[in-house]
Amino acid sequence: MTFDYAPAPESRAIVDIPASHGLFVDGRFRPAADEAVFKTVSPATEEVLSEVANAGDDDVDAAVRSARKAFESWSALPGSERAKYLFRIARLVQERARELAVLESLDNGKPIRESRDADLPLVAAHFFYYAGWADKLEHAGFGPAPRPLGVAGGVIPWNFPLLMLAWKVAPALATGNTMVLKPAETTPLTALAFARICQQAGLPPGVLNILTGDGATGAALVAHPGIDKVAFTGSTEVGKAIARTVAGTHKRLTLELGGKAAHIVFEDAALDQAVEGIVQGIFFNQGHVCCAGSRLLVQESVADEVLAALKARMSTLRVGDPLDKNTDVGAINSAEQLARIRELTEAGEAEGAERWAPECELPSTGYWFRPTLFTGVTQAHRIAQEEIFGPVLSVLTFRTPQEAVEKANNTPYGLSAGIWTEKGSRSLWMANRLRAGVIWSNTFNKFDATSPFGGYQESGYGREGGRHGLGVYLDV
Ligand code: TXE
Repeated sequence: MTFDYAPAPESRAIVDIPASHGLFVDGRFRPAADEAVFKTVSPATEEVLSEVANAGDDDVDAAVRSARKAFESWSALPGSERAKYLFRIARLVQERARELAVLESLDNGKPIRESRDADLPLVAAHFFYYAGWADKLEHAGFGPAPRPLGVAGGVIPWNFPLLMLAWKVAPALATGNTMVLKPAETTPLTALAFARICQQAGLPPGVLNILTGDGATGAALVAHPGIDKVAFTGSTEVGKAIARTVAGTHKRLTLELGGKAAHIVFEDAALDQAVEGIVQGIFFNQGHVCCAGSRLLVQESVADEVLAALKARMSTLRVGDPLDKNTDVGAINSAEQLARIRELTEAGEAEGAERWAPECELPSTGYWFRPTLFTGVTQAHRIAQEEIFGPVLSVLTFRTPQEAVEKANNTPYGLSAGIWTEKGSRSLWMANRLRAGVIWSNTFNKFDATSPFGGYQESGYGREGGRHGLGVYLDV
């Protein structure tokens, strides 16, 4: 199948991207102390979108000092006053949602339909939700007068840039902490737009500082002695390095790391619905989702039927321009991520799994990968064990519920799982045995500001979202 790749200039035109961006420290934008910069590109076109300041150690120090100073007054404000700022921010996000969605899709490569209908509404929802808690912390179940920890350092990835910011900033500020946040180096633009929203909302200087930069900036932030809590979302490898850095210090840590989630499809499931859920579970956001359903465990008796339907559905996915409202699968976020996906899929073939992808023409510039399916996968294959973080599904089969549980649990991770069956009792039986922080039944990738999210095993620890998401920013 061929799809036209036509740019959508009308959408591109609604965002005005400054040619250069400073760091957001103490309520103002300023260049890095050593004036270092890096470029951020659109992964769909390789167009340079902007030049962004690269924060070094001195900038990390300045931002942490600013946050420490701001903590004195921010933590002393009545919760109802902090709530007013957060509600204002939530409303400004809503007002500017269209523009922010386009910016997110340009910088990240995700389809505009997803940034518009999933990312942005969830960002606003998180600020509304945590604003609502700010004056009710006494009633949050953490005992009387829970206290903020101090200055939180947040390091976030590129797959949901603004949403990961919201997951960290909203609960941190609601609980009276201040924060220094480092967005990922390939997707800094919506965080910087968010800094302008904070200015517009009148957020006091230093309550939130945003430092753009790379892994070295993140490492310096995490190691800074003025940080009291670290909240990290990213790779398991970097998560472990951060755990080593904070070990033996007073710092609290939450880690939200990789995953290798399974869809478990039983023969009695509503198969059409399951196929739709599987497609959404792995191809949403190009599979750049920590809880992506990257393995399919299908009961042997319906495996052929499910695979045929899956291939038919995958053949209808439209891959291309993230700004086109008809696009289902956008661009891979970076050349590095594309190389990682290629390496693992080549390993899949070399280990003997069978690869299938629908015919589709990919744009000639940018970073692209076809929705791909592997059958004949064994549990030992790398594509059944390692996080690919791309639009790639590994299919395995099972005969009994017990075998499904064993296979689903047989990875180093434990972030999420999806059970597809019409039997409620079977869903509960499975859910009690699956080692995963989030379990969906007859649906997948459903997120909600009121629900805690987090993993088992090498998927990390601590919970973000919901009432639990407050607890990791409080001393009880
Ligand atoms: O992640 P990194 P990368 C997984 C996914 C992906 C792989 C690599 O499998 O293929 O990780 O992606 C900052 N100290 N996930 O390389 O490096 C970095 O600047 C402190 C799953 O992009 O972990 C960025 O802001 N910070 C995941 C953030 O960490 C450091 C989302 C994430 O980058 C640092 C992303 C250091 N030493 C990738 N090194 C998920 N759980 O959703 C880097 N960073």
